[in-house]
Amino acid sequence: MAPREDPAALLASMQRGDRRALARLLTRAESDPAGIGAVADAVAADVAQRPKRALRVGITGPGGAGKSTLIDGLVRVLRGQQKKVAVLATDPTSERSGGALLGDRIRLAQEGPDDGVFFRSVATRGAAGGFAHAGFDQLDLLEAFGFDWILIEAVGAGQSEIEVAFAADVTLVCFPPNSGDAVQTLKAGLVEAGDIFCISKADLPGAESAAATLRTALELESADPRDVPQVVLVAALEGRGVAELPRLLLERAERLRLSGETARRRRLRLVRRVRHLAQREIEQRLLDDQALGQALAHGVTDGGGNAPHRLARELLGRVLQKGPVQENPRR
Ligand SMILES: Nc1nc2c(ncn2[C@@H]2O[C@H](COP(=O)(O)OP(=O)(O)OP(=O)(O)O)[C@@H](O)[C@H]2O)c(=O)[nH]1
Ligand SMILES: [Mg+2]
Repeated sequence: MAPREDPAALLASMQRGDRRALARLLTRAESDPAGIGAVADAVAADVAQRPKRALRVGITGPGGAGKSTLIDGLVRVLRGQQKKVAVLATDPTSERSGGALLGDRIRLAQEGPDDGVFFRSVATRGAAGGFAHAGFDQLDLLEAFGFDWILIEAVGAGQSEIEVAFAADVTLVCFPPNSGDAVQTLKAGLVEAGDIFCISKADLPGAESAAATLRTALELESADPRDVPQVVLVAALEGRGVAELPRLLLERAERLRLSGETARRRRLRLVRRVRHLAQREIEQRLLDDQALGQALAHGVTDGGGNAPHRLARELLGRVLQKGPVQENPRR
């Protein structure tokens, strides 16, 4: 196996505009998150103090809702406005097909190489098709590289929508007409996950009435009746309704920022991220703890085998006593 590149050296290359270094760091964020911890922290600090932030847009909805097609259209519109766009797709379809379906589509649509677009498909390992935690570091890396818009595709018709909403500044939730999912999802209390709602495949019959049903449900479910999320119709295959999306998303994001909601979400994002990383660390320490086997063997012989609760507390006490750990690039 080739020796692993030093994350700090990769970051320096990335900061000089090396896309290969960006790609490597994105991979490491998934495969070796603890190993790039120091670099990830430096990048997070860098982007957090920037006066002009990238817009992170979550695009979610049930499988096959038309998210990738919509993103494809959105990328074209944004490139037409000279914006630099990155797409981070947690896309089980592309996993199944063994490659990045949307990525291929976007690449095929380019006339020659386009440095203003970057596509990355990520494994949904442990995230049930939704947004994986490695994504937080990846989003910072993409922002640090200089993308203006970062589009995050995540499949979800349940809790996973919430996950992507934590990662994004503004989230678009898509439902195709006649899916029945829309109202179900709202009933599950997931209104907060969406900042704008979209009936996709609006060329199909029933789109208008689906939008009306969704609007009514949103009015009923919204916490603030003065701030009911907008419902838009998009027929991405025909390119209808896509050109207006950047403006709608920017306007919504600006309102969220002015109301303090963006800052609140960023704080929550940090809390979730730190908690998740700490959980990982504890899990790793529990797995590494050599003394567990001995303690258990000992416990069994002295009758403590009947006290799993006590043993678990002892084990936890021991691994927590170890104090902060050095970064371990092996993990
Ligand atoms: N009629 C119609 N079909 C569409 C439209 N957009 C997408 N589709 C079709 O719907 C299917 C799924 O589209 P995708 O864009 O891959 O949907 P997705 O939500 O990304 O799917 P997953 O990533 O697998 O969840 C494809 O066959 C598309 O051609 C549209 O605007 N109208
Ligand atoms: Mg897709």
